[in-house]
Amino acid sequence: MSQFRVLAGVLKGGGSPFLRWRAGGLTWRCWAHPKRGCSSRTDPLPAVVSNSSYVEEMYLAWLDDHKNVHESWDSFFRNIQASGPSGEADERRPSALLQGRVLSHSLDVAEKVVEDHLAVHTLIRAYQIRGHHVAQLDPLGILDADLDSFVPSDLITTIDKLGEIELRVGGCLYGLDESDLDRSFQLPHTTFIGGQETTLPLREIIRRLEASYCSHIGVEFMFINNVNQCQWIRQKFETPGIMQFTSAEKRTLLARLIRSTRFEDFLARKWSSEKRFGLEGCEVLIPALKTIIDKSSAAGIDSVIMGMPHRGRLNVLANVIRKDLDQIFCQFDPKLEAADEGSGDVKYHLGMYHERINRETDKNITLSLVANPSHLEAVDPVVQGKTKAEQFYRGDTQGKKVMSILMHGDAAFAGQGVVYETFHLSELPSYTTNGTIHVVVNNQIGFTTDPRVARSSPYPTDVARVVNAPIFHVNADDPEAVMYVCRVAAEWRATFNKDVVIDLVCYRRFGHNEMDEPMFTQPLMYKQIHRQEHVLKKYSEKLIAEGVVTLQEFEEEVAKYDKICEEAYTSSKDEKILHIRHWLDSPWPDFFTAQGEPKSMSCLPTGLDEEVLQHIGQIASSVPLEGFNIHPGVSRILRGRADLVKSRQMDWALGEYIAFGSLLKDGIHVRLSGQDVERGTFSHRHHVLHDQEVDKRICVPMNHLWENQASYTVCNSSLSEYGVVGFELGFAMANPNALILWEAQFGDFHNTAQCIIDQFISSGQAKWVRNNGIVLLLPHGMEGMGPEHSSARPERFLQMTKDDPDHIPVYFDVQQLYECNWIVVNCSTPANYCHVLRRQILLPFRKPLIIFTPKSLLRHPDARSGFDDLAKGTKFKRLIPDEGPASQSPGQVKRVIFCAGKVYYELAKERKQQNLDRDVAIIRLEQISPFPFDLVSEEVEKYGNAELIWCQEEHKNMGYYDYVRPRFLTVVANKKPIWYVGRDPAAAPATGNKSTHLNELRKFMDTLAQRLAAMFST
Ligand SMILES: Cc1ncc(C[n+]2csc(CCOP(=O)(O)OP(=O)(O)O)c2C)c(N)n1
Ligand SMILES: [Mg+2]
Repeated sequence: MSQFRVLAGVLKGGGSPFLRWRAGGLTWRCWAHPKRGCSSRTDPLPAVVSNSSYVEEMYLAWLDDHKNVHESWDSFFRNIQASGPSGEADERRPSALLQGRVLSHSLDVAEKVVEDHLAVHTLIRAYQIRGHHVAQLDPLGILDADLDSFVPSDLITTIDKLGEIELRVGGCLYGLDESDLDRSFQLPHTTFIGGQETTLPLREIIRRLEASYCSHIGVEFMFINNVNQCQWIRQKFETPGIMQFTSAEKRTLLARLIRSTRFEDFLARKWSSEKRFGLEGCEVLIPALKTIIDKSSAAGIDSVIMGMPHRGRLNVLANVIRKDLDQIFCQFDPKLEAADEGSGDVKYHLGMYHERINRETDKNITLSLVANPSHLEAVDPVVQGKTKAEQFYRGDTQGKKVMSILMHGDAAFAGQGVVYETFHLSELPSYTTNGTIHVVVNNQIGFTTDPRVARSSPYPTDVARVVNAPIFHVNADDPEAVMYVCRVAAEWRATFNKDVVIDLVCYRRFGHNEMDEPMFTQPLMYKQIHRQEHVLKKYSEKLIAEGVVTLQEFEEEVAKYDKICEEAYTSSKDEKILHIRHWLDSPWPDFFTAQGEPKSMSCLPTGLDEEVLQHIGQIASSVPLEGFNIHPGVSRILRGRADLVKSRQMDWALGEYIAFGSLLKDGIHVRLSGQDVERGTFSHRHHVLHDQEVDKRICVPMNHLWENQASYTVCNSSLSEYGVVGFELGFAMANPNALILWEAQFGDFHNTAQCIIDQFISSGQAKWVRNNGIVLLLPHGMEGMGPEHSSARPERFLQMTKDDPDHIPVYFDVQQLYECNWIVVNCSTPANYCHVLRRQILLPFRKPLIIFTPKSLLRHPDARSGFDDLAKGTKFKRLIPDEGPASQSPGQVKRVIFCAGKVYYELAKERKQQNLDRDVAIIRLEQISPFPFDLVSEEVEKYGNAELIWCQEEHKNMGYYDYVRPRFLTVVANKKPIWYVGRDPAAAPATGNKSTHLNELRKFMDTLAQRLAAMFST
């Protein structure tokens, strides 16, 4: 940035054109009140001027001899006399003369003093608000970090870009002029530039403001609407001499810079053609992170959870987390074989978990880096969820022990919407992690795209302003400035438990990766980069010049680290096998065996004792708090539940209640999150009761079930899917002994979280060998609600399951679940829903569970289960066979209809109406994936004479058909067809027209009826 500040130049003693121009005879336009014109520039009169007897004394003395008084009084009286009335001697007496004259004069003076002070205060505030716009942030000196070379008009700066001198505020600065530079001004309480001084000369005020706000740090914070927080920041950046480092601190900083720089150099030397997304140009990231961690450790943090993109990741693993170097280097060996199941991932996506001693504080610290996909910023909410969970399970409600750090690239931070979604979770009670430190590697480029066409906001960090997070922009070529902002950021987080952003304005020395030619697209920038001296060189020279280190010490430190790298390289060659397990970001040591295997291959029974069922049923239908006034509608719902319990029956809501309540009894934390989940979109759940008389008084009966139960968290989320699903996935990573559920408002809304579903949920274990038991509840069903509220898109989930359609496995039940990537179910009864939720936790491993949940079935009188269906010895039914008359004489059955979900009830009704109960069997597939080949085979065999039909309410190209068809054919060894009955293929999942919906439904049932009738004519 090529700018100079005129007055600052004056202050520093250099005569500026601005001054020369002024000295050239042009009058100051002084104070800018147009009507009043300029004030007199005479010396101010002392305050005693209003004391007329005193003035009279002075006047008489002056009359005696002009030399009797101070020259200012002399000139004052001369003026008065010259302008006073001529006439009677009395009229010319000082008291008479002074009465009107002095009063008005002193008012003018006072007003001027006030105005000048206000001007200075305004100037100080202008620097605090806008100083960052002119800070020297770009190490290359070619691009303004805010993408704008404009200089705010209320800063006393000017631009010489075009060689012109442009004065601000109409050519005059707040009415102050050069002669005011040495006048002292009272400093307001909103600045700390004075240190111990309460007044400073204007010259010094400006100098200090420039130093605080316009050098290598740009502090953006005045949008924060909390005075204490603003004061705190002002104090951190304005207090004179506050940015001090001891020699030891400088040496540590240099040593860290050496490691960071030489690590990249080493990789570049050994694997010149390998992608590593080097950190060159932002080597300072490593000491920056280490400073944040040191300071946070000193403040009591003992667990730091990090998320980061590709750039510099290996360096962070090596030099921040301290992953063994040979483990990193061996990843570059193409011959290395993977020892673990799964497909693995590239080296710059893997995670890490490491416990170590923090050398600066001598305290234990656990550092984990969460594995992530290539999809930039997708890991942000996941890190937040994992952090929240660790805080929750440790009772760290204030985030004093566990914290998160998120790193970002400038283009991704500005461009990806999930960043915003994640910020919006930061202050919500059930989602806050009590402050995240964000570090942006702002190399002013995104792959080949210039920021000037990549974002509309001045800075890439502007998104953080929505949560009042302060933003510290810093020139990354000034390592001490970087260290300082990191220190302040850590203190900020420890003090206010709020997010903060560090914007490391840097450059990218090479291409996007090591294979890339940046000159194709950024010729001028890269010409400058080629000329740019390395930060390590600049900083080492500075410290050598300061006498902090000697050249020899510096060279020894470099040689020492190079040797460490060489030795690790040698030993990395001994590694023959790659253990992805060693790169696990969230180990569950007690859950698995020492080898990371499940402790058994069986599942504990999911049935329950009658008294447990009764007790949960009773709490679910009551209000456990005294004097709590609930809404009459809710009262009715609870009475309905009580009636169900009396008759040992359950509806959907009660089945869910029993699942959660029974797990809580066994110490399993249950967390249900999503939009409006507390009540339930369909008003069936009511897990949070609201007192109708007292604001904010609530009752969560589920937390009043048992004396030593685990806690139940049910939380309405922000209106986000991507962010919240990511968050819950992260939450589920922390602890296997928790049931973490996310519910979509309607099932199709999950697609705005598709990235989390595709990149983490369906493939996470294959890539990163980590289990995750998250449950997605996706309301689904064709009920005439239009194209957007009908389908949870089962076809998508099924298409991503990895079970082989052409191969019947040897083992089922638990083993089959162990081998799948996720479980997809559509339960048709409340009891089966309850069983599958309980099974999720009683399994010896964790798999994501996708449940298509009903809407109309929530209240369907037939969609009920008896308590017997949950009794001891019962379990989840992967398939529900026909239990009616057809099953009594299976040989007579001509058609077997297989289906899933709510359509069962429509089919059963139709069968009854047509009086076909003996001829048609209806079989429900409850666990669709992994496919219950064994149970389907049994049914197909049982009804050996029957034709097989797959019936679904979804359109033919949607739903389950494409998934089940090849599997059915495998079951029958391709010897029989499986007929399709359902809607025709379509583009939209459902019609938006109610009558079309009803017509479609009728047509669909008629087709079925025809097919059923057809069997009698054949
Ligand atoms: C969601 C997503 N879209 C596109 C990409 C492809 N991509 C990889 S890196 C990159 C540029 C990232 O720029 P920036 O965030 O500034 O990070 P830098 O590489 O400059 O450190 C792009 C577009 C991606 N990885 N993720
Ligand atoms: Mg970038």
